[in-house]
Amino acid sequence: MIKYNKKGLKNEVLIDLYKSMLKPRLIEEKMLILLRQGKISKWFSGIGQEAISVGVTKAMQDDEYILPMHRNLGVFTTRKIPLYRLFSQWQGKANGFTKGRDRSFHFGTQEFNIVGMISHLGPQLGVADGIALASKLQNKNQVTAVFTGEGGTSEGDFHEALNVASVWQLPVMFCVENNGYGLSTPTSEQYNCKDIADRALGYGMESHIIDGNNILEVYNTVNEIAKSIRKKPRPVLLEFKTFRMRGHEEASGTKYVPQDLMDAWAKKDPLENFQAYLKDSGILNDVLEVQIKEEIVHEISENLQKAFDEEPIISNATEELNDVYQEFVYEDVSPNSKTHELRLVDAISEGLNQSMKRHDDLVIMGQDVAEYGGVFKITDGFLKQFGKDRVRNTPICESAIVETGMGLSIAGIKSVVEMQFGDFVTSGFNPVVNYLAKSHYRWNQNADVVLRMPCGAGVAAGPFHSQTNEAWFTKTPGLKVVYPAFPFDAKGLLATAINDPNPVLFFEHKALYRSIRQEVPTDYYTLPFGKASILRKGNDITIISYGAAVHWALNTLDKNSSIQADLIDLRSLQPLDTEAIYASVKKTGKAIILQEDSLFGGIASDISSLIMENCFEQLDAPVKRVASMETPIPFINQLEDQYLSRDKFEAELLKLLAY
Ligand SMILES: Cc1ncc(C[n+]2csc(CCOP(=O)(O)OP(=O)(O)O)c2C)c(N)n1
Repeated sequence: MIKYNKKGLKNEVLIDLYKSMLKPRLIEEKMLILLRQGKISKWFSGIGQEAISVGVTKAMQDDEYILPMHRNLGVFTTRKIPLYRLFSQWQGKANGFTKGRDRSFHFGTQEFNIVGMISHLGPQLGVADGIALASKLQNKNQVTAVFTGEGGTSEGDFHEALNVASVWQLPVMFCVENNGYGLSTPTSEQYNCKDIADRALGYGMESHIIDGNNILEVYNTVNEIAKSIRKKPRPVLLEFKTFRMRGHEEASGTKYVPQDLMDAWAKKDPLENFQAYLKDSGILNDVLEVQIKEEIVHEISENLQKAFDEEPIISNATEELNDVYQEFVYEDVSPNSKTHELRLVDAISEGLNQSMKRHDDLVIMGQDVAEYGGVFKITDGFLKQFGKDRVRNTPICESAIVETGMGLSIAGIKSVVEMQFGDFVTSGFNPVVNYLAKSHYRWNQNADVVLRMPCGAGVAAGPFHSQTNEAWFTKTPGLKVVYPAFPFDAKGLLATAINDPNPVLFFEHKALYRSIRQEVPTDYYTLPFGKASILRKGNDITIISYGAAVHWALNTLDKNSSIQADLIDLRSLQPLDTEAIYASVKKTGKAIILQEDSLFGGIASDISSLIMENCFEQLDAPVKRVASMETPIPFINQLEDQYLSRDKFEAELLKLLAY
């Protein structure tokens, strides 16, 4: 039996807490019936865990963000989302939150300050860091609450998010609902310590263990903690002990759960116990109970009818495509006439610096970017100029930092994340391709994050410091990919990348950083995405390239002055300037694409297909792709030289010309 201590709470508050727990319970009971009738697709039950969702949400202010999971219906109902909208969401209808694009609780809503999960569980922990960082930077004195199950705590995201939150003293309540099982995996096979709360010590963080089935303990404790965090921002780890009373999802059952465990926890049902307590204390009687239930049941059936009556979504390909990216109206800022000679590395630094002045809340995050100025010195001196709030050294935790960027964006703050080397984006791959890329399409939330990606070979740095991995991202709808080859382009395109509210991967070739110089306008200017630059003009052949390979093509043309070629530097790969490509190929009748990446699945393959599909009748020869070897990138020069497409290009060009 649960023991309650009302600690001076008024009876109205107790009744309100009771109603708030009863509502998700009754909704769920209805959903289980609908599920059996085949009227909804899948259901993750939170029955038995309502006290946590309700208690935490009640302890928060309405303008504070909550990031719930799949068993937190009580968060959504306590925030008073009209029920028909939830029902429509689960039926994939337009009154839901994702236009039928994502299911169940996989959505967020700025209107209710809720940011729902993505299936991968862990990433939202870092997103909470970003929202909390924004609160701190904007002196809002707000607390952010993020949920995870105990299973989710095994993911790297959990470790990274807690570590960052602690290092940066971010006002986050990390709420772990320890409900005994992660799918069929018991806690004994999930982690090897007594309490998850103990982990806080390792992060230098305060923690509390709370009886997650006791609504008053949840509400009172979280209320106190939230108040104290608002006064003194810091992260706190809360472990709620509870139990999952139904299957992971309804279809999977609970056969693997010992019956005595089930029976013991059934006695601790948060709703039944609280109801009995309220009755024993004379706060609730049978008449009031029936009245409350009837009201909720009525609300449910009315809203359910509304959702059932709503027409199904009619698919519209244009709308689908239009919603992948947030609309961006490019603002052209022309370059001034005064120039100075800059290396690529300086142009990027200057562009970034001017954007920091133009957007006075833009935040830079990355390893060693502050005092040290970044390993390539792009942010050298920024710390002094813009301060530690905006130029942030991060722990080594690519996932959490990408997620933090997402959280900042949710709170309206732009960020630039420096990958120390583009290769290391793999450690933050999940949030890039699943969170940043898909948010706008899923629930209309843009990810205003630029990822700077120092990349490329030719510097004898081996397999993990030389990759050019743009193709991983050009194939992911929702991301933009920019890849300049010259200082002038890099500066203007970086400014645009930062202005663009969508996630942009900005590739910077390391071998060009200090080897390529150009006269660059001194002031801030922008350049549009999706506009290639035609570096050479000729009628014999079209050469298409980007990044360092552009310079290899230029060198080849310098060496062979008789070749009359159009040389197209793509500058941005997503969006791609297909118009420039087609116009040139239709004129020359021959196309060769040179890329630094290895061949298979690289962007050259898609460009080749596009040319075949759109210019076939004007082609005088098969389209040729020239790319690096199908091996990892080796270290020593003679192997790297052999690996790269650079030295193979001339022969292939001549062969195609002779075709
Ligand atoms: C990265 C990833 N791995 C595996 C899964 C499949 N999966 C979904 S929920 C779940 C169990 C989660 O357990 P826990 O975090 O304890 O939350 P609970 O479901 O118990 O509330 C698993 C294995 C997933 N969604 N994402």
